[in-house]
Amino acid sequence: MDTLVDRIRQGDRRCLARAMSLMDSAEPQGRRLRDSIRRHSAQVPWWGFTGPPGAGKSTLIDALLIRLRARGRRVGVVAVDPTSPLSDGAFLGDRVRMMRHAVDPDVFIRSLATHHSPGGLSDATLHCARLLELARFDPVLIETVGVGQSEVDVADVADVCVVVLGPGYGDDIQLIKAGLLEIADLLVVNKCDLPDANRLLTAVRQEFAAAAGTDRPVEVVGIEAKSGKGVDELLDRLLELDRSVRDTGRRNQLQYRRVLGEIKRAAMLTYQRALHRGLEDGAVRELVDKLARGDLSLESAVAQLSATVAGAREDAPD
Ligand SMILES: Nc1nc2c(ncn2[C@@H]2O[C@H](COP(=O)(O)OP(=O)(O)O)[C@@H](O)[C@H]2O)c(=O)[nH]1
Ligand SMILES: [Mg+2]
Repeated sequence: MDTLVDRIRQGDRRCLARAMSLMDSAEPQGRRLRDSIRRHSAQVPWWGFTGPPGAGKSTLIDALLIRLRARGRRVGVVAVDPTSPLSDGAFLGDRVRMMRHAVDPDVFIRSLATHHSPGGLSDATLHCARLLELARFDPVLIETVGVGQSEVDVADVADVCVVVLGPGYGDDIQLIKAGLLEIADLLVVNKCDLPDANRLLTAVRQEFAAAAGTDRPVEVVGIEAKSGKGVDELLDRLLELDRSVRDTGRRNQLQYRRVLGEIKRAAMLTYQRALHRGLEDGAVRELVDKLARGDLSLESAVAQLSATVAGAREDAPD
């Protein structure tokens, strides 16, 4: 395990790819690797990109990749692609668009599909981002499908959070406003070459102007990811945010939140499994009958079931 970690740190791409596959696995080796890299992380800010499918997240990341490389940065990307028919096209699009970076030793792109990872997508994303960080990619970029539509809450794992919108894609501001205000550091309106984008930009600016005086102001930026217009300015802003995250010690809080989220998700999974096993116990039949007859309160039934579950929960590994 230590050898694998060492090789990844030395920049061995094959080891990195192998470790990423292990991350997705429920095998003991995967579990040991996940545990062994946790302590190495938390030096490099992670930039999250979220927003509805089709808004232009992949196109933007591609444009940023070129510019970050030009500035000498080594960039790691984790792209989460839900395997729904709706976004299958986008999945292919990501691959095709970013393919030209595949030969660049200073770029590493990992796609995750929703069927991966026994622990859920948030965890798979987290582990892969950690590995990229371990392999000295800086920054690490994370693409997820937007807010409220996916089980990945990018705000759970990203230090700098960019929400990408485009005309015709998620321009129902009322719908997106509540969630976005809390997570977005930057709100990008993409496709400003299209006529409807200006309307969206104005509407979004009005909505977010209200937050201007608060401790969490949201900046709204208009760009054209495809032609690259506005992307350099956006990158400058991102790098400023990146620096402020490093400077303010926000990293420590984020690391805490990240690991807390991990233990919370793992605990819920463990209890859930134990509960399902408990429900198969013969004694449950009696409990249900009593409850159905009115001989037992729901609270008592839950208490008794919990006792059964606690008794059955002897499966903790190592
Ligand atoms: N007109 C226009 N189209 C764009 C722009 N950026 C991206 N697109 C197109 O929008 C579509 C979806 O882009 P993609 O990056 O795959 O979106 P994602 O699902 O958010 O990753 C693609 O056909 C892109 O070519 C832009 O600035 N202007
Ligand atoms: Mg995409």
